[in-house]
Amino acid sequence: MSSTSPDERTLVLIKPDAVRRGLVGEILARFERKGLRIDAMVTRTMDAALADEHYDEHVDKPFYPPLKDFMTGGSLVALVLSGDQVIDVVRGLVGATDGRRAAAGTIRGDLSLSNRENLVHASDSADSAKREIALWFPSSADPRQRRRCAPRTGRSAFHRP
Ligand code: 3AN
Repeated sequence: MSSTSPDERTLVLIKPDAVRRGLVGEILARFERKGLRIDAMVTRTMDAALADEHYDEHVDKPFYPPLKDFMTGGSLVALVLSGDQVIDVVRGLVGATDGRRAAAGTIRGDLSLSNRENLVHASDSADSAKREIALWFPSSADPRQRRRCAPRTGRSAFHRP
C-alpha cells in the first residue's frame, strides 16, 4: 500500500495504441475529472534501451518481445500525476491488466480488448513511481535518483506550483 501524502506522485504512460486511436484527451480527462494534477507531460517515443529499463522486471518473460515492439512502435505520452494516494487511485482508474477482464468504468474496462494494447501504464508502488519518474523525467527527480535516460525527443516541463 502506498503512503497517504497529498504530494504523492506517479508515472503514467498513455501508450501508442491510445495515441493511434485518438484517446489521449479521453484518458487525460478521466484523470483531471478525478481531481489529480498533471505535474509534467511530454510526447515522445520509447527507444529499446528505455524499454528495457522501464520494463526491467519483465525483460525475461515470453510476452516481453512483442510488448517491446508495441511500446517502441509509436508516439506515447508520459506524464507525472500528483494527488492524495495517487498511485492507488490511478491504478483503480486504469483497471486490471487484461482489458477483456477489467471492470467496466475503468479506462481499460471501457476502452481496451487486449492484454497488451491496454492503453495506459501506471506505477504500481511508491518505489516503482520513484524509479519510473526518475527514468522519464530525470530533471524532476532527487539528484540521487537521476538516470541516464533523459527524453531525446519532444519537450518537457516539470512544474510544481
Ligand atoms: P500492469 O500494466 O497492469 O501493471 P504488468 O506490470 O503486469 O501490468 O505488465 C506490464 C505490461 O506488460 C502490461 N501493461 C501489458 O501491456 C503487458 N503484459 C503483461 N502481461 C501480459 C501477458 N500475459 N501477455 C501480453 N502482455 C502482457
